[in-house]
Amino acid sequence: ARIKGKEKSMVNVPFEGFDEVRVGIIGLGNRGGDQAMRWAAVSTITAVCDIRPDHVAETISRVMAQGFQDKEPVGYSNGEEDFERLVRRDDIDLIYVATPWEWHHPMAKAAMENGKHVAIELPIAPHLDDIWDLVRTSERTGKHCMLLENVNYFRPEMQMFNLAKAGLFGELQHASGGYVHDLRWPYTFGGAYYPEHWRRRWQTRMNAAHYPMHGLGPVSACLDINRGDRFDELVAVASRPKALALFREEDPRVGADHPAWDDDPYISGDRKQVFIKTVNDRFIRVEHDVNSPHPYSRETTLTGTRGSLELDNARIYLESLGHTNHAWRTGSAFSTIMNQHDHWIWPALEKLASQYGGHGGGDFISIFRMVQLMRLGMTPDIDVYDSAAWCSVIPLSHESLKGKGFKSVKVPDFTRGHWTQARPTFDRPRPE
Ligand code: A2G
Repeated sequence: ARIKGKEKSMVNVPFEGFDEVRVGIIGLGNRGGDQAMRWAAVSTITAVCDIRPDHVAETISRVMAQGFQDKEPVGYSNGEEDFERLVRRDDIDLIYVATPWEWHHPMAKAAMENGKHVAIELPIAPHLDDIWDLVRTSERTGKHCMLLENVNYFRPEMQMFNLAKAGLFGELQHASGGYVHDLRWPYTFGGAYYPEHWRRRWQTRMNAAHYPMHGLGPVSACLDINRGDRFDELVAVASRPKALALFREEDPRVGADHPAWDDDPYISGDRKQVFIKTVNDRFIRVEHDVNSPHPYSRETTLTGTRGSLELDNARIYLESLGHTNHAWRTGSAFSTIMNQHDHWIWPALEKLASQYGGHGGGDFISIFRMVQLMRLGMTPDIDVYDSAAWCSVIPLSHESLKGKGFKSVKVPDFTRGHWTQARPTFDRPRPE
């Protein structure tokens, strides 16, 4: 519920400036368990929580084996609500949430209510009222709430950002980005990956672009979304839901007793495209497909008045660099241009990134950066408004897909007017 008069915008609010960042982790599955090692490399983990006691014990021993901290994290695994005891501790500055999607909102909210900043795996929440609630909770408590969008920190994406900021595309006109990843097998058989089959079941709940942020986040940063422009309205289209049911039917490994047969009908179309128009009359095409046989792609592209980039296809064409023959620059010509615009953070952290890894080191970089900004007392690169806008495409695409025909839906202004303000992000120079 909204508490009137107590909310203050989080735009441009810096972190307190911590000597040491103390982290509590909720969710130690495939993702959280791995990420714990990266948090342990740059912060002190004081508490960890999972409903499975063996995951708690294993994470504690892996963290201690890294040898960076003397004191063991305290473990919580006494049922689904035990995270509430973790968030009440007084030796935690930041809580990291890596649980199934339905838990992100209550956990993030509890973290902020108890005076902690929070970093959340994708998405911060899949429903619009919960997204708004996180924005307001962040404002009321004065705590930051961040989508830990790792792809914004991948090397090519940061190079793309630098190219855009250098003006090499001229005025940016449109972009695309999303998530195309054939997850039929991990959805159905990813035992350790999705133990309770929770992720597949979202396909029985809403017809929506459930997970567009990996591609959408990086291009939104290039387009200065919430920093001079913002999402205004969107329209979504979806094909029929076919491929997941067909996989269950035909794959010989799906036995008659597989839990997939307990699923309600799959209602989420195989491919969704969402067109987002911005206030400044630019647009983004968002792709989402996790069911079709299709090699992985985030469909990341940018086009401006002076050139175009297709990041996944590794090709670029910039009149601003004299390309006028209608032919993409590929291979080493492409790499040379990209490398000339390397973001400082990558050469500076290359070795650590390859040591701690995660999607080629990008996961480590995103965690390092979060902790760095907290220690320096700076503002987050991705704040609650970015997180809300990017994730709002989930419920808004769902809304748009109700009924027949094209239905355009307004995107709320989560910043309440502050979107016109420029503010620091990935473009900040290397700190001294
Ligand atoms: O597939 C990839 O690793 C995704 N990350 C991650 O978010 C998750 O969806 C996973 C599912 O198995 C990227 O694509 C960067």
